Amino acid sequence: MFSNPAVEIAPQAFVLPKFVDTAPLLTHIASIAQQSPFRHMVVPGGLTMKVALSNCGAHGWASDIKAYRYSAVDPVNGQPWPVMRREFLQLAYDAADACGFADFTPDACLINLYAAGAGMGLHQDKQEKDYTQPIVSVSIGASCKFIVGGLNRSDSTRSIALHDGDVMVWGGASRLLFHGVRPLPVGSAVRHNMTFRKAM
Ligand code: MD6
Ligand code: FE
Repeated sequence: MFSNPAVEIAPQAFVLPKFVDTAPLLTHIASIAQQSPFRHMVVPGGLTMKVALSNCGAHGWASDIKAYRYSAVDPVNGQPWPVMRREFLQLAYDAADACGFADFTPDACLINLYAAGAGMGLHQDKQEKDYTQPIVSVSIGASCKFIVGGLNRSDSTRSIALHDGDVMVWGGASRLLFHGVRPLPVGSAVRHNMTFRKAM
């Protein structure tokens, strides 16, 4: 691991192919889910997300009918989110560093769970305070087609295959690009994704 060169998919957005062994990550995710279970959140507008999610770290991404926000407590159990493990932080630092972001200080890790048929619609990540900090994203399990658009929702899109162990570093000029995930095909195994952010 740590050997494949970064592929720049957009200005300052990179894929690090097969950057990490995901087996230990899945073990840690299982223990996070015992404390803060995966849940399907409702988004403003009233739809329920197809993706189930949890978090670890000082701040967790949460949504309800009113708004998206970062919260220091898990709204399901009223407790702080599970701590961000040292191994997770190290992975996020290493990936960011490999792509030229030497001062990444994540305080949030959003964990998505996709079953067959689940995808994530085109969105921008804008709830974070400091857009000079990148997002580091880890793909685990089933491969997916990741959609990359432009700075406007109506811009044309292309799709990029992401596989188990691939890490994406998404920053600088590309930090606010629209992006999403195509629904996993029927019969697909599950996919997890971790996104490390500096939320506050
Ligand atoms: C996913 N990823 O791969 C969803 N956001 O399941 C994201 O929404 C994402 O991968 C910002 C930066 C990188 C990402
Ligand atoms: Fe995103």
